[in-house]
Amino acid sequence: MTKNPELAAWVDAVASLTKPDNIHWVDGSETEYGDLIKGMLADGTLEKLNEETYPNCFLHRSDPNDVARVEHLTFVCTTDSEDAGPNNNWMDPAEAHTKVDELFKGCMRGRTMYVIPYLMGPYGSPFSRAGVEITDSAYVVVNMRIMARIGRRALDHIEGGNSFVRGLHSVGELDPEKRFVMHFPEELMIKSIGSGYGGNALLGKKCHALRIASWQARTEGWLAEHMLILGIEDPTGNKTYVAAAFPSACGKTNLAMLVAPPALDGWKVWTIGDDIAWLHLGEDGRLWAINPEAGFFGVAPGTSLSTNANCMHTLGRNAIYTNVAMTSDKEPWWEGIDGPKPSELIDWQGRPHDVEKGPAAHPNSRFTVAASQCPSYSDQANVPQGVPISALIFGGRRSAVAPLVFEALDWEHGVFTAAAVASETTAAATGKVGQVRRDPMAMKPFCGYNFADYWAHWLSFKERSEKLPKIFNVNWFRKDANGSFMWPGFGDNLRVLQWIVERCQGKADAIKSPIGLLPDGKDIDLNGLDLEPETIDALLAIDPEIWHTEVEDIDEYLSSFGDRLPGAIRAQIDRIKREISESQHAA
Ligand code: OXD
Ligand code: MN
Repeated sequence: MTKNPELAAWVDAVASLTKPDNIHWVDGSETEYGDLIKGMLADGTLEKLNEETYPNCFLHRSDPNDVARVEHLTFVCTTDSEDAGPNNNWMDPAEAHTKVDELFKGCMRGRTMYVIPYLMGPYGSPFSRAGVEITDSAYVVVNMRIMARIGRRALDHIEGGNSFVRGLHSVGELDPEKRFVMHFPEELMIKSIGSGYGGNALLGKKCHALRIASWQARTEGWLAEHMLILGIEDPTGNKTYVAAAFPSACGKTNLAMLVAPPALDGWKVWTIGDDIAWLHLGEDGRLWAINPEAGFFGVAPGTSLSTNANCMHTLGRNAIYTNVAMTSDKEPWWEGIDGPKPSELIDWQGRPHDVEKGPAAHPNSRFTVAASQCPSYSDQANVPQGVPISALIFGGRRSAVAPLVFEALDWEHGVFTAAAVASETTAAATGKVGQVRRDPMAMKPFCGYNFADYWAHWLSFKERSEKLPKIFNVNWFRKDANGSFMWPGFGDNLRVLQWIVERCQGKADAIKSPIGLLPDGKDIDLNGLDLEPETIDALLAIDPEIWHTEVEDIDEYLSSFGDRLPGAIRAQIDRIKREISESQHAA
């Protein structure tokens, strides 16, 4: 029930299309949450985990066909196909509405329709945006309650006259043939059917806070990015805030909650967000970031006390686990968790675990948990204006080519560098894992408009401020000839962040190369780390032969955007090609 006539009319229209048995306006209360959980325990949607060791934790096993984002079924429906760009699947808006509305027809018969008002961003922030998700999934409601700020206060925001994004979701028949995630940025609308998986169904997250928000951000002069936000405190207590973009399942959650290795005494990382950043230029010319989300929807496998202790201390209570395995004590379990593998496990599909049938936990199994439970949660995470960003960091999963770290020469070069990011694909989306693909700004699956226009938008910030953050590129994933990772990663990534902070403070040196500014091996603090000097040198080496091929590949990809590709990006390609060829001749 609402005082907002537009919202009331839309809810009525959806109800006459989908024909639910009941309509429930979600208030976000404890009582409502308890009732929803009770219902899902009764109908088998959830299983209660060990109350003593995992209080208030639940396990959900999804349909085995519905375990990841579906990029091939995700569409951006703009009037002009060019606005969606070659980076998106496009469908004419009228055709898309007809196609999905046919599937929504009567789909909620026998079900309850939940209306979830939500806010992305802190209460009271001028940068927060509202949405309303209509869904027939109680699992979506309880996950949205963790991931966003839902209920009365969000509805007050809408009823106060603010615009809202409309998101219609139904699990439909969970049939991959009848599954679509449609975005209508010109109408601030999302329609998703046929999947209950987080990225396809929790519409505040990828659909709203990235695809629709990136479109709005372009027209309004800000940025909606696939970035974690963290604060790095040095031993003097000084805090430097950075935002970092990595493709899905490349360690954003681990970096956001990093625990300093013992040798880096006095350093500490504070967590603000692990997946999405909304960045606005402040009156002071700096870029300020808020995390629009309120929770973490993280990848479970590989998470342990040694890889991410803060995360382990976050997710042991009030968490929803999806597609993890379960021990005989009803504790969640996944590959890479601490301790020996139990002899008896129930796998993610509810079967006795058999290694022949694959891993016990699905590689994209997840936990949903409130950010406020994180021991490293920053006291700045909810401040309305956000935090000032000193560095933007981009990276991908590359077993070869990209060095451990480099700094862009300036903003234009930084935008080019970010546009040129490539990464090996992961289990976060359906499709082949381990294939190198270009993933500009880690936004390939999430940019709600033509990448060429997106890069032009990024470049336009140069005209608007002289205090923009420095831009860096990192790669934690280089492998040696034996296929082993050369860099220890996890907590030791702080050693690279230290160099980045010192560059921002004007304290560290760098060496110029055609691809950017690199540290000398001795400028990275390796104290307490068992790493040969040759290894750090190899991690920082730029091989002109390999980079010659890499830049050709980048050129081919970026040129596929045709005339819309900004001239400043073309100029960067030409400069780097020329300088690499000069360095080849000099060698
Ligand atoms: C995510 C993703 O869930 O990027 O954050 O897939
Ligand atoms: Mn993500």
